Amino acid sequence: MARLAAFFLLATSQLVTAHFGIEYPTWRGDTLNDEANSNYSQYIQPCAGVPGTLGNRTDWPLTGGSIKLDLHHKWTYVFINLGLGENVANFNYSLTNPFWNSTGNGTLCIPKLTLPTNLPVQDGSLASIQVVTLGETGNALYNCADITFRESATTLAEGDCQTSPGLTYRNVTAAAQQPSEQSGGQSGEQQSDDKSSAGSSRAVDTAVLSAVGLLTLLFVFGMSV
Ligand SMILES: [Cu+2]
Repeated sequence: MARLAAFFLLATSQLVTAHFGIEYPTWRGDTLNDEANSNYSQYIQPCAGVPGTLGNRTDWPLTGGSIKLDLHHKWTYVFINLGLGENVANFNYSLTNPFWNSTGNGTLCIPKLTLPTNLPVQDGSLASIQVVTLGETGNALYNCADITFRESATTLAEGDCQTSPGLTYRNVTAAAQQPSEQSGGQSGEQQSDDKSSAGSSRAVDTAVLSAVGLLTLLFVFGMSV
């Protein structure tokens, strides 16, 4: 019984730590593995509780740069926002206009994000990128990366910006009007049927709930004996 309980503890704790990471530009802090900072939580908006003063700042092209995400969930809605300034609280520019529906887990690398027109930035402007992922119950996860806009900065080389096979995404509004031009690298075939992915993730959630329920029962049982 104790072994079974330990198994479910392990299984559920890994689910809790799944979430997502920003691989490029370098994120503010490692909110997945930084054990020393127990205050970090991806559930905390706007930036998972990581202060904007840690100095992890990446030079990023003035005309829009690459972003590379490490997605752990089976599917997610992805919002990427931009805030201008040294340590902003207001991420009021959308770079995903308004958001993407991403299916599959692994690396999602976008070679070049499109910036809003007439964005008031110049060489040396400081900014922060906020990535928000959203699941079906509305729970949002947050991470941020700090950048400096640079004339001399470049996008990631093609070899450094590969999307995992089987991971696809599409812009939610663009797809409603026309075939999307967005593609997650080589394997960027478009996902046209959200219902199948939403359905399978619902099955997963039921399994998770069952596991948590069983775990609770095991604890109750263990305590009362
Ligand atoms: Cu997670």
